[in-house]
Amino acid sequence: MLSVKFLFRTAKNPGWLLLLAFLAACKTAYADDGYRLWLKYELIGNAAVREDYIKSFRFIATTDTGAVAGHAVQELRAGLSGLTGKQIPLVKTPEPNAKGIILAISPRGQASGDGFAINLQAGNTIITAGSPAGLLYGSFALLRHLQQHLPLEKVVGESHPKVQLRMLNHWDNPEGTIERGYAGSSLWKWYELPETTDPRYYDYARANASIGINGTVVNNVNASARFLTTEYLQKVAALAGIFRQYGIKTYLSVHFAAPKTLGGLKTSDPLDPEVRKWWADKVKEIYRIIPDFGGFLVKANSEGEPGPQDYGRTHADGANMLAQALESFGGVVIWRAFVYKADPAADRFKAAYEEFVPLDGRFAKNVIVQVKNGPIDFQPREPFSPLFGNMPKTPLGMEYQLTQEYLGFATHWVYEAPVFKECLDSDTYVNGKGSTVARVVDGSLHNYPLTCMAGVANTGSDRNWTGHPMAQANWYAFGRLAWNHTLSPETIAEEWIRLTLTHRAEDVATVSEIMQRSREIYVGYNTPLGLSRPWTGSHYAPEPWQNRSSRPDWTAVYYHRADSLGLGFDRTASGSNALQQYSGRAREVWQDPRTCPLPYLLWFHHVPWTQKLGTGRNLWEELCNRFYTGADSVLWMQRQWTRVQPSIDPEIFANVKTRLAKQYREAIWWRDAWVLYLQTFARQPVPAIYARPTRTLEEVRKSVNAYLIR
Ligand code: GCW
Repeated sequence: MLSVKFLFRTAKNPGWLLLLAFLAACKTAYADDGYRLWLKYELIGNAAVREDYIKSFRFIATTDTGAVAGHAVQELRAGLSGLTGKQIPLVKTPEPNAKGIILAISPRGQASGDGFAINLQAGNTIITAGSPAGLLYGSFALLRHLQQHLPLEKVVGESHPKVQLRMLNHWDNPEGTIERGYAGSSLWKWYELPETTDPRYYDYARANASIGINGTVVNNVNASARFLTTEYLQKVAALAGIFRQYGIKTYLSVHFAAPKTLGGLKTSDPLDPEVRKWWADKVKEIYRIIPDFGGFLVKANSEGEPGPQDYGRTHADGANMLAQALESFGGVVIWRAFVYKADPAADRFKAAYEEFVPLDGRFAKNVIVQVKNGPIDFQPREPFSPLFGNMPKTPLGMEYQLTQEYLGFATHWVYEAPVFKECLDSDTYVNGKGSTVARVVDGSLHNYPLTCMAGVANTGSDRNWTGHPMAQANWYAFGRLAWNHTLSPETIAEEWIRLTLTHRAEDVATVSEIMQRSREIYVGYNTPLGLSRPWTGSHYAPEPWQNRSSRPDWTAVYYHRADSLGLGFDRTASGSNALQQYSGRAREVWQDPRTCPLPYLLWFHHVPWTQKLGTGRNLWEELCNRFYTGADSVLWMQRQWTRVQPSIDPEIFANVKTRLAKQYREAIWWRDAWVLYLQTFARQPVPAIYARPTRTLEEVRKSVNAYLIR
């Protein structure tokens, strides 16, 4: 705090006053805590662009006066006044002699209610849509364009979402913690709700609407039955009341055994009439409290959660019971396919396919089966799940993980759009070439009547929402891809950088390059050549040696299968034959170690240590190459980040810089752990061009054990 005495002294000294004024100005222009995400609306520096926008936007008029369109207007006014420095009035009728923005509902030409068109007519910018939500999306699209300082003429066009349900899944618990959350605690303050609503709920909804997200599941799939109590439904209703104003529907994860735990029934058997009645009554109650409730997300018979199999019933029996209860209200059931049994002889990779493919065609019309992008569990790189393409009669939704459970929490900088895109672009070959996962998910391959893409949220109570400032880009990219999966990771990154970090072309390119390479760099030091590590105590520290657990597929050795001969999981016919679950070229290419692309090699093959690979190196040398290059590349990230310092807000710059320093230290940790551990099997020296780790395997293990102490 400045003392009165100091101010008094400065008053006598105009030089000091000027400096103070300058510092105050810097403070407003800079010191960015990240709260505003990609919706900063900062004054445009280029006077010509600013003037052009000022001339084009003298008023806003709307034919729709509901809450959602109202938020579109509010956003446009706030955005334009920030960008141009001019306030824009909302008028009842367009002014004849001035140019402005007109929002109009017009069902014609709009394929779905969420689509919109932006046209320029007689100097006016006209946003038309089939629904208020479409007007909101169109307004955000216009603002996105203007925030990038682009010429107004270029904004003209139509846009329709490729996927209907574009959702965040929050793994948030009633006591405020978040499962696999790395950005603070839950955004939802259950103990204050429903009376008190944090203004942040509005900003959350705005941010989602700005990227086209139209659904949110507010609680963890490892669900507490408490969310179905009347008390909690009232709290959820308070959130839904806010989200609704931004075109977002609210959903709940449900505990399958709720009829027993909450309803006091003797069973939760989905075919039991009393159980069915319990759910039907519960659903009626929910719709009384939340009239536009979206539906249920269910994790059943997975990792200890209850489900229909507890009563000898199938996933379809369970899903259909809930579907029937929801049907007349227009609600949907999103049933997760993340299942695997504690069978020591089984390959976990095959589990979801084995359980779900036989059920194809047996799910009710309002059921979507939600499938993780890969067959195991959000690993840094996985082949696409073989369920995609193999359930033509059942709408399959995509589940991505935005929160970085296996991607270095909120410390490592990993831009995930390439992870999402890699899966979407994969060809399943089920109906011949071009049967991409994207076409399965958007419904075009099998004419699914319902389509869904979900991201496990990376948001939390941290001021900047996502912990790592650069992880905001993953939330952003998810929304943009759910709307339009043909966008490239580069386009999305550059857009996000301009909206969030800097407009300086050179620096946009530099940051974008870091982002494009970040995932591959992470894979390099973490799980190269198709290694995976789903079960280790922390999901963070390296533990390739971990071999003890209550079940085999909860050890690290189960996945990498290192032995004196080689490394990797044989999933060909001589091994688990999981490859049988894939079709056409996808299978052919993967099943031959000579054609299998190196990033997937150890997913499908047990490769001898001395095997020569396409790179000219043998397996051991190639692994070393990737571990070392991956870790060293974090130094490259640091150098690139330093280059952009002048155009980045100092607070954000410093925040990322410190995280990169830790990322480097941990990349070395990972590299050393893998190299020293695998060397005990490979029995080859670390190639001379790399410096041998400076610690022993025992020392690395000790440091990991210390990390794991509870
Ligand atoms: O990856 C695992 C996580 C669990 C999670 C589970 C799932 C919500 O470690 O924390 O539980 O996946 O997706 O159900």
